[in-house]
Amino acid sequence: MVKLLETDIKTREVKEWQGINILHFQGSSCSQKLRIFLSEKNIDWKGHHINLVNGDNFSDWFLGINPRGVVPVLVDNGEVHIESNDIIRYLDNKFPSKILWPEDEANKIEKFLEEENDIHLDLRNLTMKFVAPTFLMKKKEKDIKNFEESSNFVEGVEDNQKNIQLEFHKNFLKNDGISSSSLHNSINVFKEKLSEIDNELSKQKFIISDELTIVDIAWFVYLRRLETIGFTFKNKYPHLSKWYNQLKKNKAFIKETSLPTPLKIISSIYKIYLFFTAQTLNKYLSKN
Ligand SMILES: N[C@@H](CCC(=O)N[C@@H](CS)C(=O)NCC(=O)O)C(=O)O
Repeated sequence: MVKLLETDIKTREVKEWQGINILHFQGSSCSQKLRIFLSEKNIDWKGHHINLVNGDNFSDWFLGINPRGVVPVLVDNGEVHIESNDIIRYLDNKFPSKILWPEDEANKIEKFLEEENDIHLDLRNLTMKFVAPTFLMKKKEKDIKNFEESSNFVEGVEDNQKNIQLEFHKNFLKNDGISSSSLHNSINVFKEKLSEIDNELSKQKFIISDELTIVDIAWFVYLRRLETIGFTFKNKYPHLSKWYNQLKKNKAFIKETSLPTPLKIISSIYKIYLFFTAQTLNKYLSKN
């Protein structure tokens, strides 16, 4: 559970915010997971939009709420919680109407969500390469510098997570995008994980059991992103594909995982460019 201490919070105005406030971005996978969860649980919340493409997450105002510079963030009656999976577990306990993180499956759920969190940067690699042109995905140098120089305290101690984020964006600038070897690695990580999940889904209706849990929501979000960028899983992972198509019937699942309209338009045009320059995901998939 990552809850900020009073001394970590530099943007003091959030201390006055009442109710459930979520700082999020429409196209962020972690925000999408949280929003589907909130919709499934019927929880009322107030949204604060943080545009990651414009670099809002590296503004002093946002870094004063989350020194890690990432969304989503929960502000619950002035208390600041970060890390999407921790936020979800906290809210699942607070609003026990429809439990999505059941105690009797807690160990299995934790294992799956830890893995999901670990491969988040792999999803980001694929997103940054295949959703939009590199120049649009690059952060401004001045924003990165601001992030680098900002306070680095989470729960009262110096935090290592910020360096992981910093390194990612610095490398992205330095390499002018995602390197080919990183792309291959990330694709392989997903191939392996999807086989494992396909196997789980051959035994039961959902990933953890016969009931929907937060793990299904988390993986639906990843699958939807993979599908958007052209990852084909229909024939290779039949159980996964069936489960995915079933979940797609839920309107909230589709609504919350749609890219913001400007990004959707850019992405469609960019796909044509990738096709004519032989850089589509399918090309990488066939090489792997
Ligand atoms: N482990 C964190 C990861 C959060 C994260 O990396 N969020 C992404 C969006 S999905 C972000 O804010 N990225 C900032 C950026 O790319 O500049 C969590 O689960 O909350």
